[in-house]
Formats: sequence, C-alpha cells, structure tokens
Amino acid sequence: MVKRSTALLLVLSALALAGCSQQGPAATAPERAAARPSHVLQVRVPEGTTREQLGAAYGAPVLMFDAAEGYAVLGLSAAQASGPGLRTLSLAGTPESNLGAFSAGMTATVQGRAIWLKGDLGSWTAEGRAIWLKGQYSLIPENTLNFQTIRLEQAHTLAPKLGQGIKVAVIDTGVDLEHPAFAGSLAPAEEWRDFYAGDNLPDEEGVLGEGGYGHGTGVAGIVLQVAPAATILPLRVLGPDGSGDVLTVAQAIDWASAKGAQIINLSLGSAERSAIVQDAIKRATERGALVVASAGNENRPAISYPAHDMVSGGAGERSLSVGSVTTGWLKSSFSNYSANLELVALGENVYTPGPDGLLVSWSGTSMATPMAAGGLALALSQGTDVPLKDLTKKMAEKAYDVYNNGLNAPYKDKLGKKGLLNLEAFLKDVVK
Ligand SMILES: [Ca+2]
Ligand SMILES: [Ca+2]
Repeated sequence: MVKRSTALLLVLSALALAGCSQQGPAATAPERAAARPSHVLQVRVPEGTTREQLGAAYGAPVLMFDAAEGYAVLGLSAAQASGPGLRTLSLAGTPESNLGAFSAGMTATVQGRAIWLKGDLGSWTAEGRAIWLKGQYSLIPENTLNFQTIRLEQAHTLAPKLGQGIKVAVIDTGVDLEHPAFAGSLAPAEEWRDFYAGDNLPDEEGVLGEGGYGHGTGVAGIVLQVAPAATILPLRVLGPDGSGDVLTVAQAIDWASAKGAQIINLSLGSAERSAIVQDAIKRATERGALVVASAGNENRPAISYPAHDMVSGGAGERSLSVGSVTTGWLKSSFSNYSANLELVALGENVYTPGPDGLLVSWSGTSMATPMAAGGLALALSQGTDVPLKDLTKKMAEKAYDVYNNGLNAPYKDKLGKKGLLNLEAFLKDVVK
C-alpha cells in the first residue's frame, strides 16, 4: 500500500512536469522528502514474492525491486533503521544512511561567455579530427596541452569512428540539454531521467559558480571532446550543491545498464562503502557495461567509494578508478591516492561546456575520469579483440609511468601501477 501511493505520487509528479516549461520546479519539497528516505536497506527477494508482499512484510516502501535478480531496496525512516523490528527479520541486511552520501567534490572557475559560435558546432559531432590543426586542439585551444599529454590527436587517428554508436551514461548533476555542444549527441529523450527531482528532464539546476552547478555538463563535454561521436545518456542524481543519495545513484546505474549504456561515468564518490551501489555496479558490469569512477579530491591516502573497490574482484575487472595529475605528470594537489587507484588522467583546468552556453574551466578528479570514459568509447567504437573484462586493465597497463626518475616518489604505486592515461598506446594495443 505504501509503495503504491509512493509510485502514484511519482507518476503524477512526472505527468505534471511533462506539461511544465523546462524551467519549472522539478518536484515540490514534500514530494522529494517522501521519495528521499533517511535510510535504505537492501534485502533479498525470496522466490515468488511480489513487490507488494515484500513491502507489507517490512512495512516500508519498496523503492527498487527486481524479482529476477532477487534484490530489493526499501526506504526506512531513521527510527525504523535503528529500531529492533527490522533487525529481527532474517532477510534484513544493514541499513545504509541514504541522504547526501555522494558528492561530486569539485571546483570551477568560470572563464568566459559566448565561446560557442554557431559555425564551430559541427566539429563536436561530425568530423572530430578536424578539431586538430597542426597539433593544436582548435575547438578549445586552452585544452591543447591537456590533450597533447594524453595523446588525443593520435587517438583520433587510431580510432576514427570517434565513439560512434557507444552510449556513455553520465550520472551527475544533469546536463545543460540545450547547450549547442550536445546537439545531436544526446541519447533519445525517452531515456533521460532525473532521479534527483523525480522527473524526466535531467537538466542542470542551480546558480553558476555555486556548488555543483554545471558539473555534469562539464563531465559530458569532456567525454565528447575525447570521443566526439559518442552518445551521452544524461542521468541526474546530484543536486545543485553537488551531493546525492545512495538510492538515486543505485537507481541511475541500474537505469543506465537497462538502457544499454556501454560505459557509465561516475564522477562522484563517498567516504563510505555502499553495498547497494556496489551491487548496482556489479549488475551493470555483468550486463556488459564498463564503469569508471573518480578517486576524490581530499588529498587523502585513500580513494573514495565506489572507485575504491574497482581494483579487483569480478566487477573490478570491468571498472576503473581515476585520479588526477598535472600536465607535468605530478600528482594534483587535491587528488586522493592509494594502492587501489588504477589510473590517473588530467584533472586541472580542463575547459568544457558549462550551462547557458558558457565555456568553463574545472579542476578535480571528476574531470580526469571522463577522459578515461571517452578513451574506452573510442576503443569500443573502433572494435577490439580484447575481451571486455580486460579492456580497463589494458588502459591502466598502457599508461605512462609517472614514477620514473623519482617522480611522485611520495605516492609510489598509489597513482596506478603505471600512471597516466596514454590513449595512443592503449588504442594501438587494443583496436583491431
Ligand atoms: Ca529535472
Ligand atoms: Ca579495475
């Protein structure tokens, strides 16, 4: 019963929004509160049990349910999470704190306005190689050194399909859906989803220069600079402050793999492991997706979750953690580091689209991560004989050695076994 009314509320909310202008409020505060439980609990679904039966047994709304996979996620109040009732049920696991567990953790510097001239926009989607002129990345010259360093021009020659036919889910603050940089590059609108607000329009919301506003737009823009013909599936899970919940991150990962995303970009993280998110990643990888996640920006000797758990295990083979170095190959002052970290890319002053037609410079491991995602899209579009489970490992193995000559000595083996993304060496090794 509880579940039915919640679902109905969400449906009504979505229908109401469909009639609104795109600028309209997503969901009212009470609606969002109802859909944002304090805690979430993953439970096994006994064979033959329906969603309704499960909800009735626990006395809690069932927010995720997959009978075939045998799992469900319940929403709990704080009192329920700490109360004795649930714990006496043999099916119950450990409740997880849901609210704001994930963060994009970033800094942005707005650089300027009206960079996107109509005449230049074709270069985002059509002839990607034309954006390189005599070694300069002519689309955004400020990125030339960044992209020379990861050998992007050579990568575009080695993988001229440029990501064509590869869907990259960007699970983030949303995307400026109207930005000319994304014209022709977004997945069909019926696949879009805003899990944060509970509607079907994953647009950015917020104030420029504050919190996470523009973060997802920037991440998506970097994917497309690396793989200009790839398709972006925009999924919103982070609010204007850059934070998001366990439940919505897990829902978005499930959604992305259900919509056939071959690559899932998670430029977000948490200090705590979430079994619910880890299991969603496991399911997505079992369905054929590759997942990349950022290491986090606290300059800690430990990387954030879920990146932390990507180094090993079944899902680890199809997922990749990414930190950040400078164009001089030194660890970025903010980048977390760990023996668990598999790769670093460039996460400082990366120029990319911002909301409202802006060009924005971002710094953070969030911006290094989509360089790896784009590189995987290049490989997949071109075709590879390397088994999918070995592809991210190859990317890490073919990286530049950032420890040569005592470089990064304090972080030896904690910026990846080798280190810095080298798209040319990677693609030479893996494409047909
Ligand atoms: Ca929305
Ligand atoms: Ca891995």
